[in-house]
Amino acid sequence: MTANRHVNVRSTAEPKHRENDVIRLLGRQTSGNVQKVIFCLEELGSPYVREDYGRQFANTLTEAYRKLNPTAKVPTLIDGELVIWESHTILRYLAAVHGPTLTGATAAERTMVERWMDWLLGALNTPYVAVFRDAKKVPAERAPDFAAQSADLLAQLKILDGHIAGRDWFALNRFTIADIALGSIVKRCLEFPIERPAYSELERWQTAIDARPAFAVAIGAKPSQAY
Ligand SMILES: N[C@@H](CCC(=O)N[C@@H](CS)C(=O)NCC(=O)O)C(=O)O
Repeated sequence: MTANRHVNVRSTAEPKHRENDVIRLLGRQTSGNVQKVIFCLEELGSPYVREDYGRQFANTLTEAYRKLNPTAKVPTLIDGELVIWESHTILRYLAAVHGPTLTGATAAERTMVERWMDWLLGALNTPYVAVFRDAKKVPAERAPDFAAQSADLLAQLKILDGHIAGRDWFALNRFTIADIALGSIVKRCLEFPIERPAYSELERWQTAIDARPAFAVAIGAKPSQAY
């Protein structure tokens, strides 16, 4: 009876990450959201394995994958018994458990980091995805709102350029998961074949991101040493 009660308590408790479990990252290298997680894991120096999931691998619509991640998107991270999806939730988790200096030490400090992550998903992501999808197409094949999405993208990049002026990093005067989340997405935005003004402050920050070995692994320019 006592033993059963013990088992029940354990089975309903928070999933545990165990010291000897190697983190599994499910997601294709070419996904910007997977790249955020690779960037973070490489910065932390945590052992991990990445397994190809998504798009051309055609393995995310299966029942088995949907049990892990009901959105059928990538990335998904598995740490022991814990399964996490949503790239920014994964970054928050990794910072909290494996790399506290990558986020704020207090709730107030964390707002300074996380506002940029929330803003990225809430404001930058829609025009980023629209321009990512259509920028390389000939004008006649682009979505009807392409010009409006491009204008919105530039307005959002201007916000980033203004904030980073006079700063090295987006929050707390140090490299954090805000910079990690923005890294691969802003790089793509700056490289889109669309007409835009110079964003010299943002480009300076991107140069510093590009110089980090962990970022080179994240974008597939360099192999990982972790696996
Ligand atoms: N908000 C989600 C978005 C996830 C997402 O849309 N992932 C894309 C790749 S960037 C995806 O799974 N696309 C379909 C696929 O690769 O099969 C996150 O940040 O993790």
